[in-house]
Amino acid sequence: MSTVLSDDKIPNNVNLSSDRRLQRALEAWQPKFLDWWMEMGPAGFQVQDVYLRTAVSVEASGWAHFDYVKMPDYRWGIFLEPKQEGRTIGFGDYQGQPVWDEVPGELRNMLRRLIVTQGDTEPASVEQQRLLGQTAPSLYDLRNLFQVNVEEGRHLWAMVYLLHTYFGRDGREEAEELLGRRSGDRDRPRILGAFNEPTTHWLSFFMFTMFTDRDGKYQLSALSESGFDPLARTCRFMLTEEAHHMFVGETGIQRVVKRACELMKQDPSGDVRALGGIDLPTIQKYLNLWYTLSLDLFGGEISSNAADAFAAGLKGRHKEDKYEEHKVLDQSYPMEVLEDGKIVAKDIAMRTALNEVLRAEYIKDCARGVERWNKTIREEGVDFTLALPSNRFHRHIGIYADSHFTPGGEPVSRAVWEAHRHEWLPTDEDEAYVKSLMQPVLEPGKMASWIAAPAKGINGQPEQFEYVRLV
Ligand code: BYC
Ligand code: FE
Ligand code: FE
Repeated sequence: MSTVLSDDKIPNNVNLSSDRRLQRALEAWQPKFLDWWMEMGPAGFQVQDVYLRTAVSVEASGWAHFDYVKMPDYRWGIFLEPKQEGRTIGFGDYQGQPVWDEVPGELRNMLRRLIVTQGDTEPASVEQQRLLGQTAPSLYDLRNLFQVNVEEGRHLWAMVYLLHTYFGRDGREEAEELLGRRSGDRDRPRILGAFNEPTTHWLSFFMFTMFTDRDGKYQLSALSESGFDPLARTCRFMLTEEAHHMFVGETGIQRVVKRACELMKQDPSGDVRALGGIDLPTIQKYLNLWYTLSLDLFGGEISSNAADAFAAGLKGRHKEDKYEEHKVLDQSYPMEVLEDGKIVAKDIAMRTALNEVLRAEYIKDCARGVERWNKTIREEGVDFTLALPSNRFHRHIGIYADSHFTPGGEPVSRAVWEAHRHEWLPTDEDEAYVKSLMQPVLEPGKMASWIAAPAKGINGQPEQFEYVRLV
């Protein structure tokens, strides 16, 4: 397996030209992808040069190449991590057997469903972010948005490659469907909840890349353990790109927080909004919203789907290697479930609790990020703490979905919830205010009023760097 990318119409390291049928099928899908990109991808900026990172090899040391590219010319391609000879299935009922290079017949439907669900999120996010370029707070941010967008497009390619290669005609049909559904569309929505939510401004974009892309990290990590080797290898490479998406979110919010603190100190009565910033309580509300929408993406706390996918060796745990035992037939997981309006502790059979196990890892990771934001607030000398709400708060999937909880996790009546909702989640007024701030700032080195400058440039570029050439 070569790690250098071929120079075909479709860049790849899977020796695509050796399989003419597959190559033709993907070359037939390529113009449909481009049509989708032009229709549903970033509005505007398609003829401008953007300073983008492109994969040129899958080797950790040198895959990222920076240069000006027009987005439609981005080299979307198919990159799998090199095959590890002798790899065996790491968990579940088939633990220890050689990994599969073809789809086992009895696992076909389950596997296709996982790949389609993963694939569907990628174009969905591009659709959600379609209009954000029009209101970018700086050229630096504009470029980061487009970097995320082209890479999510490439993640779609990664899943379409698997569908075309291993699932025959129904795989090709699913690949068409991936370009047919639309985020937020009433008749043909995207599959998972959060991917139909509007991302109408940059505060939501940064929360999305902080919290929703981080779900991507954990789901990809679980799939990168898969006994279906092509899925494992493709997910491992996708994870290298994911890191930048979460960087955009975490540092984006960190800069909004920093600016809020600066303005709080400037205004005589500490009124951040009076000076055109986004105040910390508003940031907390958007955090509550996107964090909880993202918690839902892990599925129900108790899930037979999760148990089946683990048993089948298709979806493992995050860093499966660090666990001592990989069949988990006799273990249980302590969970807080709701019985007669009260929270009670219960032991749940481990395999059915695996969505919750992955969500718990995710929550720890989110908490580390929020702690870094709080460090910024402390360094600014401001007395305020951002916090993750309880995993029971504002849920629409799983055992807490039909009840109401405060951000602290206390069960409350619907009436109490309705009375306090405006303190916990963004209101129409908050949304209108944040949107009113979204005026494009497109001069090199300049920043919008509501966000601090980044600590450093992309790929070591100076502050004044022209990340997007507008003329
Ligand atoms: N919204 O057994 P349950 C990313 C459905 S993000 C709507 O509790 P399961 C990215 C579920 O489908 C990562 N429906 O859950 C980020 C099932 O439906 P059926 C994406 C939901 O199946 C940013 C029913 O409820 N990757 O890459 O164990 C930008 C009962 O489900 C939701 C993946 O998701 C929801 N939130 O787990 C770009 C990995 N949750 O069977 C990209 C692949 C559950 O009754 N997917 N349902 O019709 C999976 O592993 C699983 O499908 C899930 C759900 C973890 C999503
Ligand atoms: Fe992705
Ligand atoms: Fe991502």
